[in-house]
Amino acid sequence: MKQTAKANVNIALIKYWGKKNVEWNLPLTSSISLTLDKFYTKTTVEYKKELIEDHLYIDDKFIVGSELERVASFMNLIRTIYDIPYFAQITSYNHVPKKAGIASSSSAFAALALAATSAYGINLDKKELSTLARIGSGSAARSIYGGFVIWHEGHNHETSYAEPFGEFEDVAILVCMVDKNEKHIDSRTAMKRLNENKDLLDQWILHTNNAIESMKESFNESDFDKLGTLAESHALLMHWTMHQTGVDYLNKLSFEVIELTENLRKKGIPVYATMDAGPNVKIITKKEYIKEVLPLYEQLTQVTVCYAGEGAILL
Ligand code: 2P0
Repeated sequence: MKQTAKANVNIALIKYWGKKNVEWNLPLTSSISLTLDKFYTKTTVEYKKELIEDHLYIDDKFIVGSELERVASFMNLIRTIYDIPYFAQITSYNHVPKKAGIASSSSAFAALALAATSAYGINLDKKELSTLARIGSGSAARSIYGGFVIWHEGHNHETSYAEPFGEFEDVAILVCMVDKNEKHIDSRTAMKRLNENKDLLDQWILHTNNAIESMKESFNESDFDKLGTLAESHALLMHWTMHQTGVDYLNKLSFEVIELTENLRKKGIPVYATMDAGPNVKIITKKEYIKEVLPLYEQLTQVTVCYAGEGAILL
């Protein structure tokens, strides 16, 4: 009754921002991501007959409060669906550069979904795992798979899941650590604000649905510049949309990294920026350009070079 799973963090090229159903964690739109190879979570779940509640350790710290409640409510759901009578000891390690400010809920809930089911001998296929992980955290639905992934918005629990999206050779991501501090508002809280502004919400859905279709074309046409342009413009649209709801994650250094990216593009180098619910900037480029651009980004921030990583696995 014990299993360990590992899942990698993913970053979205077409973003998930906002929910149409909170109870089942259904997103407003589909989203497209790339699972990375350098940042991951390893989680061990052990069901123990003697426990009267779940015990959670993250990075060797005993966790109480809202973080435990979120994990325990996910475990309660798993216990209910799969008829598991025991509480668990959950031990999790986040392998990201210390306090990097890289969101780890995608890797955390993907690893937990896999470990918590397989520890009780339940073997789910990837689609079922993705559907389950989604309830823990939306972006976790995508971390079940490696490489490029699409999370279909769906219209109910069964139809909202992720699956592999396509191939793109030699794509690299430079993760630029702009700020190592905790973000001031978590994404779950921040994205709720979009539902309070109907016009903004409608525009966001319209543009994101179009971006999903264009991203499909960029893969069909193997057009890297189209992929990069779409990813960058959709990230900027998300941050503009957030700003309309009073949420600002980017800071001066984020904009300096974005400006460097624009300047490099003017010189013909294919680099594109994307930013999530925090100030860090991820540069999308191709392997062959890393040597040339890495020293320039390193003048501004600490940088981790990432490539496509694998999906969630048992260890
Ligand atoms: C994404 N983000 O697509 C977007 C871009 C942040 C900005 O997924 O409430 O932590 O747990 O479903 O997955 C962050 O949202 O939200 C996120 P919940 P999650 O990667």
